[in-house]
Amino acid sequence: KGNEKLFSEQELAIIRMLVEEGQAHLFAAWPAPGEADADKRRLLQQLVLLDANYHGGLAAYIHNAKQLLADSKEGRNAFDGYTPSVPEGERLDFGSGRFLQLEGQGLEAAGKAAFVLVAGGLGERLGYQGIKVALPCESASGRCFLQLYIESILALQDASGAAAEGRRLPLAIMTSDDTHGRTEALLKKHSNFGMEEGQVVLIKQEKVPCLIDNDAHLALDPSDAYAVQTKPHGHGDVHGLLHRSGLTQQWQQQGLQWVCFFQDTNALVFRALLAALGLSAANDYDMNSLAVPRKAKEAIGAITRLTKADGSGAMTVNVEYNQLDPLLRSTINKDGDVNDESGWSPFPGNINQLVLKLSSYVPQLAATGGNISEFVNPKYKDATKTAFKSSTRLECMMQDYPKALPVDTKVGFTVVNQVWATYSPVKNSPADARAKAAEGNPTHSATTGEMDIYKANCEALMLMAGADVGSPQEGMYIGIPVEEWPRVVLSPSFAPCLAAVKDKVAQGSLLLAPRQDKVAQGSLLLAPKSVLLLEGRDISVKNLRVDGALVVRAVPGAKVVLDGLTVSNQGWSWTPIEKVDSPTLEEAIRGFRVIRNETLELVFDQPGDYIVPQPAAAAAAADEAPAAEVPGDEA
Ligand code: UGB
Repeated sequence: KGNEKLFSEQELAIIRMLVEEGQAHLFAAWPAPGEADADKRRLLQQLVLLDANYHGGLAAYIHNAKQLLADSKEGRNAFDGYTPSVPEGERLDFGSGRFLQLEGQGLEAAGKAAFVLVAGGLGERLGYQGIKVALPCESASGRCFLQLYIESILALQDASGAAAEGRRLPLAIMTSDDTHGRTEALLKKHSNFGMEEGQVVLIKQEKVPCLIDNDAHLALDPSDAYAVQTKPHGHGDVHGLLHRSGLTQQWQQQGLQWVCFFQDTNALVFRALLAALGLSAANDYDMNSLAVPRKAKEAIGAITRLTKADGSGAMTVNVEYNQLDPLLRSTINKDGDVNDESGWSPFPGNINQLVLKLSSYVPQLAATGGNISEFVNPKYKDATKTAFKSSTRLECMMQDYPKALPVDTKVGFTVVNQVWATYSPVKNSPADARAKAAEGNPTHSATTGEMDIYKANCEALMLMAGADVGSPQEGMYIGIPVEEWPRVVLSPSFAPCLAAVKDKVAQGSLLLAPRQDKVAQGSLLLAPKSVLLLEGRDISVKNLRVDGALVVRAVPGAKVVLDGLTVSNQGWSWTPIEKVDSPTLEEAIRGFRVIRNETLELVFDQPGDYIVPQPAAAAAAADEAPAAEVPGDEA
């Protein structure tokens, strides 16, 4: 009362609406007009913004919250009435004939695909303050996740033939207030990592108000009586944002057919995504989840077909692991979530890597506004479920998109049986990772995220080119167990798909000798592994032996053939963090620093034809020292 003259009609309308919705507490402690007027206006402006950002406004948010909080209190299950079964899909072996066939189809489809990276989350669980996409995905090249993703898309643009037809493959990145500025700055600093202006677009998600009780009273910020406390609404916002930004319609008008979604820290996604895209194209899937094999009771969601007995509903959707067991027990299996005779859960594990078909996605977004079914996860003080330990909020998840789809929509999955080829995200802090390792679970740490890249590349070289990479060794960094393979980095331009490795590396032509462990006179552990970095589209390998470190960088058009090159040097060491001075945070969370003792680095910065070593030089070197390093003159 008495404040009316201070505010605009819009601000007064929001006060009236909120008071009607039982939110008078937001304004109850306001002092008389003339006091704290700027602060009052600040709160109202925030409320206007929150109202505009939620579909249906704050009134709808409060109604939805009341309903979901009541369901949660009553313990109502969203899947009541549904019978689960294993959905349609295909399981593939990495590098098998079928995998390569689908990959080929996927490469063609990739030429008409758009890509969406959800990167609104901060690395709180990881114990990292920066944005996760700026973290190096591995230390050998130092390439950050965002660079890897963009280079992968550009490599597909090239290899699919889209570039030749004048098509650029777009990338949309969903950011949040927590990540937006830093993502923008990272792209600017690196000139979009090679993407053209406008090819990469940021869409920012907004937070939603927190709730203090089952009546959905909005929470004031504990440290600011003139601000509503807010928290992220979840990655499900991506669908509404794509719709409202007009991007999806634009992509369709440009003749694109597919949209591929991926998470911020899974460096392996582009190793398996093409096979999923190929299966989507072959089976005409409206939605396809690239998934991993799942062990029963593993803390990973399960992709499940759910059908109502009366035929009134059916969907293929992710069921979180804590909901799966009770659902199975109450329906088809009294033992709940158990492995089948294969030793695995029959339900694929969700990793939120999705392929959607644009021609059905666009009308679906138009029909629903891109709104995704929400949930609430209050932490109650006690069993009466009447009070919360801390404020909560509504959330939504991108994988819940199929919940609103018509019954006849084709939703499938693509499992790659080898998890190491598909999924090794960087999500957990070293302490959490150690706890997970102790329970025998994947650690999803920065340490394994890096080591699994080397492993996947070594496996690719073995499978596609019969390379000899020695046997992996057991390793341990900051208490996190790892498999140590030679440190192989194949740039996206060198290996946009697995088949490219077959084309560029001759059968049996490559030997990567793991060096013997040796301890130098000081405290450092030296070079237990060989290092091979191939950075460039037109590099090929005919005959190569590496015992140490070799880096080859070649610009497009520099056709480099490594034919008869033998490298022997001290290489690099992944030195345990306990033995290095002043580690950076990036080094501390992975548990090592890379020390580059000795490297043969060959740089080809001009187009041309190069054979390394040059035949004459190789012959001369062979006369003098059998294991000499002999790069071509141009290098
Ligand atoms: N993200 C956003 O962009 N905005 C948000 O508001 C929240 C997240 P998390 P989560 O990989 O094993 C998911 O936090 O939510 C981005 C699936 O739901 O890393 O715990 C964020 O930046 C789960 O079913 O994962 O779990 C990141 O890129 C399972 O697949 C992405 O969303 C699980 O991932 C995921 O965010 C998993």
